[in-house]
Amino acid sequence: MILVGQYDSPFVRRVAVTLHHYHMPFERNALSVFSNMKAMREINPLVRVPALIIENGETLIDSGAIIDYLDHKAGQARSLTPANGPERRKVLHAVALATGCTEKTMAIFFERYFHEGKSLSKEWEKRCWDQLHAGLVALEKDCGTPWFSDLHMSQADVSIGCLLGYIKLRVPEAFPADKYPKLHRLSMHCEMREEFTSCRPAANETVPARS
Ligand SMILES: N[C@@H](CCC(=O)N[C@@H](CS)C(=O)NCC(=O)O)C(=O)O
Repeated sequence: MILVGQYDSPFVRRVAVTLHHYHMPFERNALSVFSNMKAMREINPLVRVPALIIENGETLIDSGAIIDYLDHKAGQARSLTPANGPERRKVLHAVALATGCTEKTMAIFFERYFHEGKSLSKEWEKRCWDQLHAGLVALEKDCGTPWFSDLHMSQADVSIGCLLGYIKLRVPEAFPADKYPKLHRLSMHCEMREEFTSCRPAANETVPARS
């Protein structure tokens, strides 16, 4: 399998962490959605990552759809997403909050990246900021220890771990550790694991500097 995308993308990273967790071998094509637009468009018309090219040559897009494929491939006993019942609802709820917070963090980062100085929309930034914080408060409230669902690592931990890694990378002031102690502990717990350390973004995996 070939995973397309850079590890500074939290959506690419959540797929990579999942692949590592399942011990599924893969290669990586670290294309940038900015510097490699032409090659990216051939893989995904939306010019978005992640994409996963699977053994039969098919290209899967969207981290949620890719993870769904990997969960099925891993089988129910190993799946990071519980098969049914309240456990599944709890994990899917947390994943929706985490991916939503990721989108809001990304919106803040790109608003600042593309609209510097006076052209930055303070109104849009504040809206995203408030939504991000409301999402983090909701996750903090339900967070267990050592994992989100206490004893069992799940896709909630993967998605929250990648979200918090991304906030620290791009908008660090949005995550004061003392405001979110349980999430802070979960982030540290995740980032010590081999699944996470093996897909930390390299120094060259970043957005190009704006001229
Ligand atoms: N819902 C998508 C979101 C993917 C996404 O937003 N990817 C970003 C990188 S982190 C991207 O490719 N952005 C480029 C763009 O949309 O122009 C998923 O879960 O895969």
